Amino acid sequence: GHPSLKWFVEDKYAMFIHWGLYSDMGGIWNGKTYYGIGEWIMHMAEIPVDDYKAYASQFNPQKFDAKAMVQLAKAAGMKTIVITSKHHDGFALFDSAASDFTVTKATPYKRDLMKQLADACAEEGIRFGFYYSQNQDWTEPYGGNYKGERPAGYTPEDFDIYFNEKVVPQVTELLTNYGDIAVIWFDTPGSMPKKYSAKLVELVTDLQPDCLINSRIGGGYGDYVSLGDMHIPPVRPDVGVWETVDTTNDSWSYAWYDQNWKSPKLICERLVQVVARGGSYMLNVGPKGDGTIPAPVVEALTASGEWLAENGEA
Ligand code: JFZ
Repeated sequence: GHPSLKWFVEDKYAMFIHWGLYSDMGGIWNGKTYYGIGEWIMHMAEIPVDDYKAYASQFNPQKFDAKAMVQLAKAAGMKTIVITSKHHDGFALFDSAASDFTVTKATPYKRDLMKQLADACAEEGIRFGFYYSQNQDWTEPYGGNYKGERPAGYTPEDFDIYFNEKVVPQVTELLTNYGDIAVIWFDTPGSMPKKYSAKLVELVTDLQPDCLINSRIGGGYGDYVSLGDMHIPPVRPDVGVWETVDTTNDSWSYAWYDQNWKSPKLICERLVQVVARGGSYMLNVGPKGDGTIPAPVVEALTASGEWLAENGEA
């Protein structure tokens, strides 16, 4: 059977978090700024795989405060947090037996960031979910869009190796070690064969039958539709249960040059537009490399949350 979408359609408002090594780079590589979306800096700056991986030795988010992050989501009126457990760069913000490129093994920080956030969400009564890049993995020799030179004899079927040795074990870890997971948010399936999407549905259903899956799992699967990024449909779309994903500025992850912060008024307007047309709104914040959330985001979410508390309940 399919999981219930009841909470999803009732809650309507979630926090999305893009955070990783790229947040610490903040849009700069080797002294040069690469404009675009921060989490794509490895691609934009053509950073060699080994150099990108070595950057983990500098990642030390000492100011990360899981409780403060969850409390900000609550103050904003959000009911769920979905965070990048692994983005396209392949770096895991959680402990994993399937990879050494993780916060616990490759950084001086060493602690499992996802565990801290999962625990804080459980304490504060906020639902918790993971973004997981299932197809693209730029630092895995057999991953989608690997940025290095493929091993000798490589064929596209070798995606199987990456999938079985990294994706399956990591998704298993995420759905086993962090309590109840409300949603797993897959992204950019690209040309990934449908059998892999099917396998992931089976795995998620097996491990946490109530966990929702978004449509970017690929293959026509998914419990609800994630519209194109930042897209607010002008009229109610006929696509079943859906969401708009949006961000508080222009980039998803923190980038120093992106100061185009949405005002509290604009946040409320966009939330209301989405909800009035029958959707759910997932609004992203990009913490800095040290773990802090940029002050303009804290201010905007606090102020929009105050408006929502007075005007938002049906
Ligand atoms: C993807 C990622 O590549 C990006 O870094 C970010 O995580 C974002 C939320 O998702 O980018 C996309 C994916 C799908 C569309 C646009 C950007 N789309 O369907 O319009």
